[in-house]
Amino acid sequence: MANVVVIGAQWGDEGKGKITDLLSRSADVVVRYQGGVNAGHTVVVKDQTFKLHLIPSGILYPDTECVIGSGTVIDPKALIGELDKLVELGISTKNLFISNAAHVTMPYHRLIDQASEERRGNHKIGTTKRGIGPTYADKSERIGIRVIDLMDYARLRKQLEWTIQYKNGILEKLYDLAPLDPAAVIDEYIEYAERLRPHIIDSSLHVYQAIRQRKNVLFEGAQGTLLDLDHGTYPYVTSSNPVAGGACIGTGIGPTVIDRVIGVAKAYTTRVGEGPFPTELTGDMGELLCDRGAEFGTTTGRRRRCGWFDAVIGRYAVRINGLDCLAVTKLDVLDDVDEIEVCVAYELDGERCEELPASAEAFGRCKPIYKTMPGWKQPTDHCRSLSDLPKAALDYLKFLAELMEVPIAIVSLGASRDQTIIVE
Ligand code: 2SA
Ligand code: MG
Repeated sequence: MANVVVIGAQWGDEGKGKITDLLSRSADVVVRYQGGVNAGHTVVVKDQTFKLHLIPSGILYPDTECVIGSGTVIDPKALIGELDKLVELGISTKNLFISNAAHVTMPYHRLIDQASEERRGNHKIGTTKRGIGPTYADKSERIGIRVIDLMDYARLRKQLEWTIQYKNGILEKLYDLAPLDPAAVIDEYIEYAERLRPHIIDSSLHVYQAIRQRKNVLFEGAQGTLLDLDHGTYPYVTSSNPVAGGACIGTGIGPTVIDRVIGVAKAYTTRVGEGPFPTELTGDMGELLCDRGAEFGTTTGRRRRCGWFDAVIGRYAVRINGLDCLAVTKLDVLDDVDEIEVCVAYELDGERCEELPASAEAFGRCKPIYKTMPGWKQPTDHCRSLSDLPKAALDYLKFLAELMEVPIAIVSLGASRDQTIIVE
């Protein structure tokens, strides 16, 4: 398996959780390199369904090490909640490692995320309101609190006294919110620090040593390419780098150690939050995809917007991430559809447009140019090899691979591990 990066090729929620779970079986180390508790995937353990936001699902394998890298932002309260749940289910958390350089989400980050979304009115991003953007903003502004800062309580006190006073000014003057009590916040975070201390390491060094020992490392992207701060549909993006390149920065490794990049894309498209979405379906077909695909946010429960597969975005994801191959998920959701549309290009101001426009405003004016494919109108969730698939489904996949100029290596036809076709 070597060192593999798995990324979302659309706007997140492509089913990366299932694909990384499959690959985690052969991984010695799984690394999360960006994002925070805005991500979410559902896991089933001993008939119990629960949600993980920060901890990679690799934690369910007793010998797999899970690393939360320096490019992530850590909400300690939420992380401890996940740890408690795992312990309650009898799952060992001794293999969880947290980067000492990751930034910490503080109560003022959550408050500012919520308040600024309200203030933005029509300009809102549709964030998960988990404080992600404000935590990364403080990192850039160089006033962030890092995990390492939580380790020295005397220094932490001083640092937080100043920072909370500074943030209280913003909360009160800008947002009309009540100030935070510095002493209470400091005590709360010292308690979190005590609990997290055994897991905290120099994660860049740890991953480097694993690579030197020829262990298999899986880098797990959260969200998706189009939500990337630099390469997504700005400003309707998250504040981190979900693209494959983010794995290097958010882990602290060099690009030469990565052997393979796998993109995960749904057989259709979804997006949660605001922002342009050319192939969005607002009528019955959108409802059908949402219902059949159970398209609700794992973290916020928000209904996801649904639409046809967009190959312009797909090609873009191939380019930006240097994809070697693709995993296509949720093909079975299209089982009942008579005719399936695939967006092959856009029409923008009367001209054919093959690339994603840089401006969100222009992207909002793009009209999809569709190629219609016949549906297969029969269940596929039992298929275990390409030869089990109906011809129309196979043609659909071939067409996607042709459009995106990348081979399809995995096809997923349902949530369970065995509902998967590995293309030989
Ligand atoms: P944020 O909170 O600052 O990261 O929000 C900025 C934009 O990024 C989108 N975003 C996501 N999109 C899809 N899935 C995500 N994770 C959760 C899930 C989302 C949920 O697995 O379903 O439960 O709602 C995720 N996280 C962030 C967000 O919608 C904004 O468009
Ligand atoms: Mg998700």
